[in-house]
Amino acid sequence: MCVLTGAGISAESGVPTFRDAQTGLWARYRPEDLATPEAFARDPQRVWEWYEWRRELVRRVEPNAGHRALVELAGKVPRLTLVTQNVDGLHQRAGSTGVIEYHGNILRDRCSAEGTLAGRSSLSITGLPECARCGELLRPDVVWFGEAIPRQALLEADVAAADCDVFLSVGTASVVYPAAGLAESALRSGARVIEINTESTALTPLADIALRGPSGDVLPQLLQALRR
Ligand code: BJW
Repeated sequence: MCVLTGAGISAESGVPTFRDAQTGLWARYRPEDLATPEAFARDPQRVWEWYEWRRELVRRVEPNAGHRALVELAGKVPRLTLVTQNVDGLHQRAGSTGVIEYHGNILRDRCSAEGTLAGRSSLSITGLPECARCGELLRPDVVWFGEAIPRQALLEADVAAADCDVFLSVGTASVVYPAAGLAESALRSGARVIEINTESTALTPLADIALRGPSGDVLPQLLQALRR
């Protein structure tokens, strides 16, 4: 089994999604102002303020029933690979292991020049964190638009999607590539695709089964059905 999760699975923990028209992050902020390397080069202060606000939020929230159900599901199927587009670390905090972080992790810093993970050791005179080794600015260890997915994550997720019998897509709008292409790859390999989402998405017409509802309700119900 290959499971791909998106922002919707963390919504019930209180983490805003991106594309909800009312409450989504992109309803209030333009992606090109905050989630691109160009935005960071133009105005690192503004980008850091946004990420610091989100980091605080992520530290305060807790995993929900949907995250916990996926931990249990992993114990019930012969092999489960969990790929998440989320950067909040909530799957790991719920107890999932071997999670593939496709878009990075908001709680880590990396050097904007060297690309290496870095501890925060000093602040520049502007108050922005600097790399202890080379003095360039640190940035959050996330994948912005136009940037490559971390190589290992890309390869492992490709293999898991192409090899699985069942592909479960949870709480993602399925519009951001290459993540959205994983379900397509699973379909091409003959897997059954199941979607769990509160709304219809770009994947819905292709999915074998679409389960409508919050993942914090639907995933535990799915487990309940497996117990019968
Ligand atoms: C619930 C719920 C509940 C609510 N229960 N459900 C092919 C075609 C077109 C464009 C491209 C393409 N290939 C590449 C591109 C360009 C681009 C892209 O995809 N653009 C599209 C938007 C058009 N992709 C990229 O740029 C990627 N990089 C790349 O392709 O690099 C190429 C390259 C190769 C080699 C060298 C160099 C370059 C990178 C994409 C990075 C995405 N980054 C972000 C930000 C991460 C950091 C951060 O958090 O700040 O990732 S954008 C944002 O979108 C974030 C998310 O992970 C991602 C996906 O969002 P998600 O999870 O789907 O959230 P929402 O809000 O959209 O949806 C939530 C869903 O939940 C909804 O459906 C709700 O209904 C549902 N829901 N409550 C269940 N309780």
